[in-house]
Amino acid sequence: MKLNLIPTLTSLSLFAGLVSSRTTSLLIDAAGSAANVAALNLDDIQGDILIGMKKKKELFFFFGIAKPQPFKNKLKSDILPLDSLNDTAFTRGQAADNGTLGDPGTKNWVPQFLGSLKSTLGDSVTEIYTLQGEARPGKEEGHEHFGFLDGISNPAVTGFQTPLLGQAVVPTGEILVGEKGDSEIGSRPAWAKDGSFLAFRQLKQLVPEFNKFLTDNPIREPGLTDKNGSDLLGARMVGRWKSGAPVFLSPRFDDPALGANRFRTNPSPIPGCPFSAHIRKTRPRADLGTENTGRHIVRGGIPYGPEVTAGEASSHTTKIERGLAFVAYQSNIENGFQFLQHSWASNPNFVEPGVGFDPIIDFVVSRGGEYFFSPSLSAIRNTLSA
Ligand code: N7H
Repeated sequence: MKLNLIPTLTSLSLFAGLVSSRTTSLLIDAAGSAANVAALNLDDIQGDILIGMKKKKELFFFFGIAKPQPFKNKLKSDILPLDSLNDTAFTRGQAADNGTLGDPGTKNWVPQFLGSLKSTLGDSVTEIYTLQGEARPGKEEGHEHFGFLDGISNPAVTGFQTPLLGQAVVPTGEILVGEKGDSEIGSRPAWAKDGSFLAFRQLKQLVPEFNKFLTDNPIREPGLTDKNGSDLLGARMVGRWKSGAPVFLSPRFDDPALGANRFRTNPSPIPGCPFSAHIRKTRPRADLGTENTGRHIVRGGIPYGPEVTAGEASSHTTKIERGLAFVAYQSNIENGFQFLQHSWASNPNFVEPGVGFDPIIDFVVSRGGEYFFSPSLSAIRNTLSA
């Protein structure tokens, strides 16, 4: 069984070890709409699922269960209790506090202080692979490696969030298994309720090549310099400017104030945005006549790898791997991630004949991935660690 043990809303340090939250629009919104959440047992749902929590660091630790019974015992005795003490700093662990404490990151830390989950699980698991996700530095924080602000548009899950203007509202069961709107609700085992399927992808990004493509192909229009034209091409490929401002609302130049305005930055519909733009391919909005497509995912990815070096920039060639540790939650992978990738982004005839592929794909190399299940805490407590 492939499980994801990412923390709950009330506790922030089980699986990822180095998770540290930062203030994001969706997180604020989630906290601010507490009155709206009575129907869902939020103490039981892993925190990453409903809002795609942003992190500064996230260690993806993939392990195989070598000794099932010791693993279950440790899960129950050492990992689940981390959730019950209700002390945020304790629960998050000190590594997540490194910024607050004035440490210059965790680069000088003794590794054992960082690998707490690994040492807890001991030889009951065997490490298969780890990938260190990390927000980009300085003003690029929150931006993925091509330079675009990420994490703007995630659907509002019914019973959890008050939707922002233009935000898709999806049935709870489109994201959470066993809730109303889950297409397979009738056949789920009871313990799977309030879990979610996690599609993980390691997506390498060819950043110097992407930048060269923009430089070589500026859109030429009166009043635009070559640089403006290159920026416009990038914006049309994504559907947003680097600040997050949608091209539909700001068709020729970036508008950072608009990009920072979470009440205006997610319009629907988006006429004037190319049909093949990434955000229109992956969420066609009014193009299908309804937002109710049953094809929504909650994204919670994070960049990995270093910044582009001077040598890579001047040779326009990727020499060191960097990209996006892509994370998508949904109650049904075939309806969600898989459908978006296969039937929309990679389908040149969606949403109109001949509009072409999602152009972002040309600069992304899949390094593989896996599908996981993020169980509820009660499932871990009562079923999976029994
Ligand atoms: Fe995308 N990018 O920088 O171009 N994505 N994406 N994505 N993506 C989005 O709205 C990006 C990937 C979706 O509701 C933004 O948060 C990159 C896959 C969906 O408007 C940016 C990679 C899939 C949305 C990027 C990548 C999706 C979305 C705008 C790979 C699914 C929301 C910021 C390396 C199969 C659409 C935002 C909406 C937005 C980028 C992958 C899906 C900037 C670099 C594989 C549903």
